[in-house]
Amino acid sequence: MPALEASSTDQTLNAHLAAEVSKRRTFAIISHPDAGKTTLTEKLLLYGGAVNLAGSVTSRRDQRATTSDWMELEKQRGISVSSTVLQFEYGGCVINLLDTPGHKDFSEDTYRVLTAVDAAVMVIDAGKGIESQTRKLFEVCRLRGVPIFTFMNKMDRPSRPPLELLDELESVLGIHAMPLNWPMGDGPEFRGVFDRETKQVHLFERTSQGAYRAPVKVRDIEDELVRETMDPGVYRRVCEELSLLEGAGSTFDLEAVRAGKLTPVFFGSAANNFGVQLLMDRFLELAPPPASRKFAGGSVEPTEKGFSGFVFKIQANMNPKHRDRVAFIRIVSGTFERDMVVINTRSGKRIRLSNSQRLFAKERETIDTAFAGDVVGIVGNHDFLMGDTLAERPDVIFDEIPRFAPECFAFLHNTSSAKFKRFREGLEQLLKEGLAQPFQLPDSYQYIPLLGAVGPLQFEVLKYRLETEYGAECRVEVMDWRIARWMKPAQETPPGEKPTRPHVPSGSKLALDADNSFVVLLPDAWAVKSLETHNKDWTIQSTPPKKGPSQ
Ligand SMILES: Nc1nc2c(ncn2[C@@H]2O[C@H](COP(=O)(O)OP(=O)(O)OP(=O)(O)O)[C@@H](O)[C@H]2O)c(=O)[nH]1
Ligand SMILES: [Mg+2]
Repeated sequence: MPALEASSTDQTLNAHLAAEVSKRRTFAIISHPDAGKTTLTEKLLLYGGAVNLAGSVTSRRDQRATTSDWMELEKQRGISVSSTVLQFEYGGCVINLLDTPGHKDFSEDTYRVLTAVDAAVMVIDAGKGIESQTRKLFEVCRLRGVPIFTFMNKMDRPSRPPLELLDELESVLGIHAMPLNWPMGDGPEFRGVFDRETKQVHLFERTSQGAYRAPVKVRDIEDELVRETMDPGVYRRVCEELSLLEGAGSTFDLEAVRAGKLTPVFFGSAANNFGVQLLMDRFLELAPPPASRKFAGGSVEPTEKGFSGFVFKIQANMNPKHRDRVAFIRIVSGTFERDMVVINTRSGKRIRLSNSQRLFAKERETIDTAFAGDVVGIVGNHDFLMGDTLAERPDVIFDEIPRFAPECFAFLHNTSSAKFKRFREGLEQLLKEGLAQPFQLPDSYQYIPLLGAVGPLQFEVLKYRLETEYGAECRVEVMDWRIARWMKPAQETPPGEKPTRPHVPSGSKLALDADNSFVVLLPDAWAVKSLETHNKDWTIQSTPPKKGPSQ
């Protein structure tokens, strides 16, 4: 009976797809700068068996650097300037882990990554508590309903009292916090963590630079070894804190975690590998697999047969030997197969996805099949733009990628006329990555690019990458404008007629953005007031207008 056979094949395929999706865990590590995201990422790789020897952010010449801070500039500075994708398998799960930069100037990149994940691990420096950038990133997660897991890091340093740290999560971020483990001391007295589920203490030993897994002894809290290892005063305090927690009697609510209303809290030290395994195991158990995603015309289930996904990051020259670009695609539904033909629903063009890669920081290898939750890199000189949807169905357009208003502006002067072509080509490539936004002065006939960025470090990265990746030198002339306002006339200009221009306050400048919309660049709030007063018949917007599907 062929009909019956076909349907049972279908069922097998559906079951296979559902099983693959349920194995996926796609998450970002987020926080204020320097809280230890890259260090924790490296340790998750160590415990996940994806690296044998963990590198360090502050590595000297003879030491190993971390896997995720692979760019030369990141190694030199000891900070992350760009997000990194790492895919590996552990404990029956396929993990897509994204390390993000914490610095405010690179927050566009971090926000884009947050559109591509199903959960986030929020790292907090336990000595400092919640810092400004953590608060902003948390807000983005909350708006998107992304479940958040908290890792209180750097317990090997003098820390704030753990109960106070929990209170802060509730009072400052307004999220309920549920500690799943508890620190046995802090600073030099930090010995390990108490796992509240098994009611066992994990006593750790420090290893040289935390390059290898920390040896661990698991004991009852009453055990002689625990008492001997700990300072009696600290031991007493921890026991009191634990009985207080037990007395509070709150129960763990997985639904609340998945709805982003309750954050499970873990304590540890990423640098010393304390508490990393406990975080990883519980996270994989509690974090959700890929869920459905909405678009203007409906929603897509991850287990749907038809493939769909979207571009959330573009990066050129990851491999300096090949001048190519990688478009990072988060798969939303269906089965990805190498060489499949899909529609770029922005342009309506059909594209063969041939050069598909699995990513592990700058390493990559060909991938033939992937499922919802996976991030695959499509390599080549394709013309994908940030946010593009790739799908088998033409009607699916994910509108995920946020657009930002720049807060600093600069002219980029090419300083070697002999290398103008390289300068122009390099800049064009780097702008496609979303490293900065290009503007143009309407009456200028000279080609001196005017760029807008969220913060000045972006210009430094741009200059550095133009020099090292394209051999083009340039000078950055930072301007005094701080605010951008997009201007839309009350009436559309009839075709063929010159558009009327808005009134521009003194010290401000009229520019055009990449979509040819008028933008006024202003120095301060006074100028904005003046702009509003003198342009009553214009619609004034503080963020770039959304792009239409056909642009
Ligand atoms: N003492 C101590 N230091 C740590 C710990 N974890 C990280 N660090 C140090 O903190 C510094 C910052 O760590 P990173 O991992 O680069 O922090 P990050 O959050 O990735 O920073 P950005 O990506 O630049 O935002 C480095 O010097 C780390 O060695 C820890 O558990 N204990
Ligand atoms: Mg980092």
